[in-house]
Amino acid sequence: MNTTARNALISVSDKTGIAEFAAALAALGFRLLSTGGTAKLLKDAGLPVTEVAEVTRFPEMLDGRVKTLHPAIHGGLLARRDTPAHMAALQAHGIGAIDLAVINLYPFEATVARPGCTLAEAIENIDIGGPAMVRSAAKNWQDVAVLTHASQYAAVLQELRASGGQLSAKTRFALSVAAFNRVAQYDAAISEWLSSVDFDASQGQGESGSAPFAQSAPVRAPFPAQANPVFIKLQDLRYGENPHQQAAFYRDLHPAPGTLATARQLQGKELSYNNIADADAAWECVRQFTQAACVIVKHANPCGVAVAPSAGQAYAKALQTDPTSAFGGIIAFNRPLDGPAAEHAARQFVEVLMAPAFTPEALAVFAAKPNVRLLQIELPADTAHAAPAARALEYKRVGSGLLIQTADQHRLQETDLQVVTEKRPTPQQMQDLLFAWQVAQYVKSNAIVFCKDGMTVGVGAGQMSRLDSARIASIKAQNAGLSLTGAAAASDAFFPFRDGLDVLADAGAACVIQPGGSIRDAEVIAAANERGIAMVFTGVRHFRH
Ligand code: 93A
Repeated sequence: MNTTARNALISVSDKTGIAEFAAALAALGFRLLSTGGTAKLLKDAGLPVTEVAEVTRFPEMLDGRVKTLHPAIHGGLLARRDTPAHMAALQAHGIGAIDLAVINLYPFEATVARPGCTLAEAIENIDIGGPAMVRSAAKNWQDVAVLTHASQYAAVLQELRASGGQLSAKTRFALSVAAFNRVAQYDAAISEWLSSVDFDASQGQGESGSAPFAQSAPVRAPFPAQANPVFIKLQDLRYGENPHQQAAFYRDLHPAPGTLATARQLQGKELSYNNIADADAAWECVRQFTQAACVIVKHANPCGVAVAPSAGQAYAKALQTDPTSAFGGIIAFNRPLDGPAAEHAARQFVEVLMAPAFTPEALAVFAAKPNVRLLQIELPADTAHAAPAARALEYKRVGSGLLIQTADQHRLQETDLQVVTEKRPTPQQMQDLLFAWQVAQYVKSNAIVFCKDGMTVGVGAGQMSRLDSARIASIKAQNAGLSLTGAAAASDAFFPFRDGLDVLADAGAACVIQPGGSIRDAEVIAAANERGIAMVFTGVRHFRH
């Protein structure tokens, strides 16, 4: 840093700690240069300050939109001290070099986070001059130090004091990186928020006489206006799906509450790519239930799901479905995990265990198993039986393209169902059908799920033929020593022929839930009637690939 011309430019919206910091800079010999509001605060604190307007010989204008956008400022920030022509240009135009810039931006993020923020308010809080100065200073980090957050003041001051007003190149470079990060984050927040604005609805805002509307937040536009994602890297992963693949875990800029990206890892080994993918499948499945539920996932598919009066009972039932597959699985609960349930679950080999909370007793149980990854995800009451989150989008890379869709968060109501057979399901069967349907939504297609008394008794997943999924589901029930007699069966998509339904009937199913909509529905309904089965149509299918 140049020691002969020591000018510090200060322009901050968040004025936390700025008077103290500026006073310390002045004491170190810096001349203070500042914008209107900041200059006033510093003057009121008794500090000698030159206003930017005096330097630019332009008043701040357009309601402050143009304050620092001037060669007298940007020349001072961008001139290279080791380039004679640059310094000569400063001299020729009477511009002073700026050595230190303290800038934080108009509070765009906080403004749009306020309920009822209008488009006009958001726009006025887009800082133009601030980021421009931050970029100028950060680009010229060899000669200029740039601070963009109050949390940096203390350390910078310490270094300045220790070295007679100098900052090391390493510090200036680190500050420059932090500054570019801040600007990137700021622009990402602007881009994401503006992308979500429904233009037509926003036009009603701010008109006189439209007060109630003007107070409402801009209406979120329908898909695909939200397809402009901003992600933040949470962590690098050791590897991807396989050890020769590289991977990292990112989260949305604003993650929805109750989702995996908000998890806190309480203990255990580092999460792997496959852990995270499976944990998400388990969590999305379990958090839909209003009753206490447990979901055990293996290779992205539920291999045991149950609802019960308590988390512990739900686990005991879920484990019965397929204890062999549950080995090394991922277990998710939608209720706090207590000591006894933890003790039971700790008896099996588990990779990841997730719950909205853990009692001290449960934590004590797993303290003895330090490798088990415990994830706590707070589950606000209103995310149970989660309604579609407006921003929940799914992305799938295909070749050099990208497929985007809204997540499948359809929630079926009993009133949506159409009974298509002579037999109607009994109330208990209806409960099991709805439960089987909820599980089938989270099983890879083709999915066949047998359920009885609030638990899965056979899951057939991911087969190319629906018939094979049905056969596998019944074989798995047999292997686990579970009876399918009287079970409810769910099929994630319609039966193209009657043969699939026959496999379910042969296995012992008493009732079936499926979307309907096949050109051979009549044939399938006739088969159900012939086999004495009650069948309901949902009108919705749940492919999951
Ligand atoms: O309106 S701006 O985009 N135009 C500018 O020229 C400008 N210069 C600084 N915003 C500008 N700023 C911002 O003003 C700074 O980033 C800072 O957030 C704020 C400080 O204003 P004041 O000192 O008047 O409180």
